Amino acid sequence: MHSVENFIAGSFTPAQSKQTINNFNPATEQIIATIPRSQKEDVEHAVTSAHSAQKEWSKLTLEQRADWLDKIADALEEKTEEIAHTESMDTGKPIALARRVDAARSVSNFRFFAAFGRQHTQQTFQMDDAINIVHRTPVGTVGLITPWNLPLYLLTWKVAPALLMGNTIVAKPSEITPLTANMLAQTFAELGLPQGVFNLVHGLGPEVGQAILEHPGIKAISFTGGTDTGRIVARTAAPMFKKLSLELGGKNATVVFADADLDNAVDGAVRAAFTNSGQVCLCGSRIFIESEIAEHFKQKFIEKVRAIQLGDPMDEETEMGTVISPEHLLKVESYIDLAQKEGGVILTGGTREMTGYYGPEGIGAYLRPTVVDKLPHTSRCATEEIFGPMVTLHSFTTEHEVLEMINQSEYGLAGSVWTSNLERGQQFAQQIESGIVWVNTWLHRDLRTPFGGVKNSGVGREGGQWSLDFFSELTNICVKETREN
Ligand code: TXE
Repeated sequence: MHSVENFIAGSFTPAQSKQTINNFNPATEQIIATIPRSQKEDVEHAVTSAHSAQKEWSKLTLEQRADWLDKIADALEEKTEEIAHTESMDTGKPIALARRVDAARSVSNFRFFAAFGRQHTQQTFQMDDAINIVHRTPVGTVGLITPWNLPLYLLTWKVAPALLMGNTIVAKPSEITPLTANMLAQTFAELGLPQGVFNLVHGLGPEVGQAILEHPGIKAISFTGGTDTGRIVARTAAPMFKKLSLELGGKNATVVFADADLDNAVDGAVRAAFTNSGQVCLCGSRIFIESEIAEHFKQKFIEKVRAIQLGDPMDEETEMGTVISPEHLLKVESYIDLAQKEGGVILTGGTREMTGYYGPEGIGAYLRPTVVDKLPHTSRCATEEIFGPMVTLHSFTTEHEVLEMINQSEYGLAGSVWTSNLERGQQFAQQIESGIVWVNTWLHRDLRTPFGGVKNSGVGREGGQWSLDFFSELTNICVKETREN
């Protein structure tokens, strides 16, 4: 069993209270680690250590810090199998998914920002008689708070640009999935990253997470998590004028037009619905089908969903593992019950997968992928974020009608549109109130592009230049040219 500790000033250390929290494997329901139940005093220690490292770290050039990012990428790449195994154990996701998505993208996050940083040029604005130079400096010590669905993927998505721009870090992973963040800290220790540049504190959100939000020495908060928690983050940090990046929940639409390549649309809709057991904020949990192909689509869709290989997360053949915890399983099941009360018809799934993989039947938070039909788009199941393997189907007859239905959502993160008419697809996508829309694909990612949402899906964007802007402060220096030159 892992006894995970905080990583502060380059050393691993327990919480000052010595209190710990148990960490479980959702497939076996066994305790696999304990983590520190850190409090305010641990955050104080982390911030002090970050501040003492700030000067030297920000004195490095962008190129020198980009070199660090490449070294980290190489080291993480060496650990791909260990990361995949650990992430799968901690989240219940299939090991093949953890390898292909979580581990691989954690490496690319560092590699991408190293290269992106090197090609970054200083902005200038020439006037007739003066030149303006936009000078970038680090924000300082930044707070990174991340969720349990893509633990290392989302943590490294913030750590890489934060380090590149010369900041020091106090990071807090979800208390439900601490293990790969711990591996990241171990990697930094092995590489000899200067002490205090990266600090990791574990514990409960309302305790150590809240302490990070409140600490005056932390100048920016980059948060990824639920909308309700996002409100707490904003309420706490905004009055302190901290820079805020909020990547929150989603209730994304998959829109299938009659002229779509049907097999391609079905494959895409299944991937968007059930990847990572539907626990990706970009998942397409509301599927809108043009009525003339609705019955044909549903038939093919259900067939594909029923064929999803549910299984032991450690089995290479498994396509869908557990949800994150027994508690989350109960939450998703409450929506299945609600769907039936709201008049929905369950076309497939709706029950637990009694696997017996690990001991007696019923062990493990396994839930079959669930498809609900005949619910109005205004029903709670079709408007609230479920964040599990459950989608609702809706049909439409006109573009205007389906746009109305999609945009009624209080969320606005992502969506996908399936049509053979690319011009129409792009025109339609522009009218969806969200931050990201894919046409005839899903989760196809160019890390230079802006990532984030509107409405209850958050504030701000991550990715490429948007990350560099968030993790730096700008000073415009205007130099009047003297007469002779
Ligand atoms: O979120 P939580 P979870 C969303 C997804 C879902 C949720 C699931 O939509 O709703 O995240 O992740 C810490 N002060 N996204 O349950 O509970 C908590 O300890 C400070 C969207 O983890 O919000 C954890 O580390 N911190 C996203 C982190 O906040 C607090 C992609 C997130 O926890 C806190 C992934 C507090 N008071 C998931 N309370 C996207 N849009 O990209 C909790 N935390």
